[in-house]
Amino acid sequence: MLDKLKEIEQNARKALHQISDVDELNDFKVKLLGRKGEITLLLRGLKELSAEQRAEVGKVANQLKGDLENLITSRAEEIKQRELDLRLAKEAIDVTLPGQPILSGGKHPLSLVLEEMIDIFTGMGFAVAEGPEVETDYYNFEALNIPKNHPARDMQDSFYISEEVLLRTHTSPVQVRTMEKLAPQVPVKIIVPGRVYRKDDDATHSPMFNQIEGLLIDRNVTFANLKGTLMLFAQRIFGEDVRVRYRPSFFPFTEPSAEMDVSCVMCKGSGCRVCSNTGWLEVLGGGMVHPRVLEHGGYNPEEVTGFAFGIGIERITMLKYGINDLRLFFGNDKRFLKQF
Ligand code: 2U9
Repeated sequence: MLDKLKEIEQNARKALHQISDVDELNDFKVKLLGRKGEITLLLRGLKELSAEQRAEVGKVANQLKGDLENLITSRAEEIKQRELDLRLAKEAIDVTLPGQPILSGGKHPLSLVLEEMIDIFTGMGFAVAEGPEVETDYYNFEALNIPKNHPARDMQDSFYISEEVLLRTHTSPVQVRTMEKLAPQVPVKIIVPGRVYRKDDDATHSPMFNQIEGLLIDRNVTFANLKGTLMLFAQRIFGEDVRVRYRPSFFPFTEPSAEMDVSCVMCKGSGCRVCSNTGWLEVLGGGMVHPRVLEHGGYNPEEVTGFAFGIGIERITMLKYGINDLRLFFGNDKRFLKQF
């Protein structure tokens, strides 16, 4: 029996070296040390031995069982370590490879120009005011001296939520709301950027577009102040050498009213396709706030005067960057957007 145990030990040691995976090792352990394992079966023969022999063989057998268990455990660890090494070798990271660039977005051209315009006007002391895009008929039209059935409503046909509620057609309602809040305090010196809506849709008109409007109310504000403010704006946004001219115009909310042209940004005034050979480009409108509008805002037109102006952000952006179709702003075409 002792010889048999020795033989089992030798075979087991040899076999262990051949085993290279954990499942195989478990099977091997069961076959050797399990309830029906080789050693267990052999030890059933103990009862046929003398007490003395039984003690000796028992001792050797127990020693062998312990040894084999230790061997199997350390073999299992070796196998696991080898599997880990192999996996790490396969998944090795090459730290010398170039990294993947992180894609970063850019600002929309309208945002760039809007920010530039806000910088120019806040630099002159204007504060930024904002308000709702869904407005009442009163703030959008009535308070601005555009009563029901006034022909100016035709040019600003809008999107109606109900008979008295609509998407604002200009940012002017925000100026009225601000006047109501501040009156009779002066000065009121604000610009109002924001989205506006009109029933228009072609290469130069979009049903949604962006405006920046300005309002200055104080004692002794004159048309000369308006001209100076707008000329400075034109020079800052288009360059120091730009020339400006004013033409008489009409808006229900300003009196007198004017439109400002700048010398053509493409041909510098010599005449080209962009300016239809006139050398001039229309860029904005403005005027002295109509006395009735001042009254609606809570101011006394005998005590204060004001100027106001309106600028289309898309138009300025198109001229500044030579963009010929307004719809490019809203198409989300990355080939267009990446250029800014
Ligand atoms: C108040 C009083 C007066 C705002 C003004 C214009 C002239 C003007 C256009 C420019 C291009 C609209 O975006 S556009 O199509 N705007 O020409 N806007 S005066 O006058 C106001 C506003 C508010 C209380």
